Amino acid sequence: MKPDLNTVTDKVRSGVRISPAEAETLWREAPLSLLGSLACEIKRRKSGDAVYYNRNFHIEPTNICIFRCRFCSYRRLAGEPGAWNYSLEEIENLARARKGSDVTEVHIVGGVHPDHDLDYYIEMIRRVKAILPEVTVKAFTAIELAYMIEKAGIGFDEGLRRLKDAGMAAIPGGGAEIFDEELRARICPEKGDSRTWLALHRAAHGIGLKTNATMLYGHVETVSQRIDHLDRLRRLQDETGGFDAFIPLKFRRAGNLLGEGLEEVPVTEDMRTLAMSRIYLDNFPHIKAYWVMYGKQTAEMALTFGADDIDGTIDDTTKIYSMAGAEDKPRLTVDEIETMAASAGLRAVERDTFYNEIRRIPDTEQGR
Ligand code: V47
Repeated sequence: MKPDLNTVTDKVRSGVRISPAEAETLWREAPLSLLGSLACEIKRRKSGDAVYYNRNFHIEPTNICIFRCRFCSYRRLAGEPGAWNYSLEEIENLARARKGSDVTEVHIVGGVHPDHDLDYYIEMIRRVKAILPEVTVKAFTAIELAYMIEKAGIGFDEGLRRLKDAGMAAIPGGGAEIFDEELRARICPEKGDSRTWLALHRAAHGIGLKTNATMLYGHVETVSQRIDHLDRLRRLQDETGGFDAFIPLKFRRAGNLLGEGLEEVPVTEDMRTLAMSRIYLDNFPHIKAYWVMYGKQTAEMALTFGADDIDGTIDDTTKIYSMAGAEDKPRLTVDEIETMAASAGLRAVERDTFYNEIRRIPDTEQGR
């Protein structure tokens, strides 16, 4: 029998976990305002009136990649116009440019370059840490990690341990896309499969590394494939408790093959997806509305649909989304973040990578 909307709503209100079939009813039948209010209730229970952000920057070492994912606007072949592959010295310069600033995290992700190996990435992390010892390195998608570790001929545990020893302290959520094997074969046939993504994160959690998870939605996937994706994450989180945040990533269509003939989904679908993520992933502490991908206005709206994090200041250091049609030169000031949070009736809280609150002494008091 098909689950009834009122029964499912009551379950969510009383904090009872819902099944995939119940999630499908909620996703398809609930008015948007109901989803928003359920997601907000849960968000308030978990993080009160906080909207988390951090002061971060990205390093994208290369966009040369062995894989040809159909949704990617970023990937180039070596020698193609627009391709880059920074040397370790250039990466050091990018880190050096942040010395003395107030950033607390560097997010390092890029293409899967055929010439690089585990030792190269270990050296990259060491050099960045030598320049910015107090900055947390959150680095490499599960796809990049699986590639470099498998190439080294060792197991995930050992490879991750070596990277951790070099200074990698957390892992971002990229590369998850959609776990459904059939769909994955259509949108990114060559890259690491779902089992590999989940196994890599399980191994990371096993050695005490916190990680994030993402889902690429709004292309050719169905609602049940989205729920299946959330369900596989919820099960892994039950097992390990190692995920910090879930980040639904809206498919942006510019400059990629998958976008040809497809419209981007409307903002209402973004809000449903955020709210459903918050409701279904009852064991995830944080849901992130990645402002770079949504744009600032939609990210602000996301704060009333269950998100409690909007990522960071970025300072024009990532190209993955601008190359797919999002804002060029993305950057957000702390003032802007505070205004966004206030307009949602919430309070901006600066966090470190692990969601510990950072309290800064105001300049006026420091001068005394
Ligand atoms: O895995 C690529 C996605 C991801 C497109 O963990 C696209 O804190 C939409 O994972 N339209 C990389 N999305 C980015 C990522 C991320 C971002 C911010 C924070 C964190 C975190 C992780 O970007 C890829 C892929 O799913 N992506 N192309 C596109 N055209």
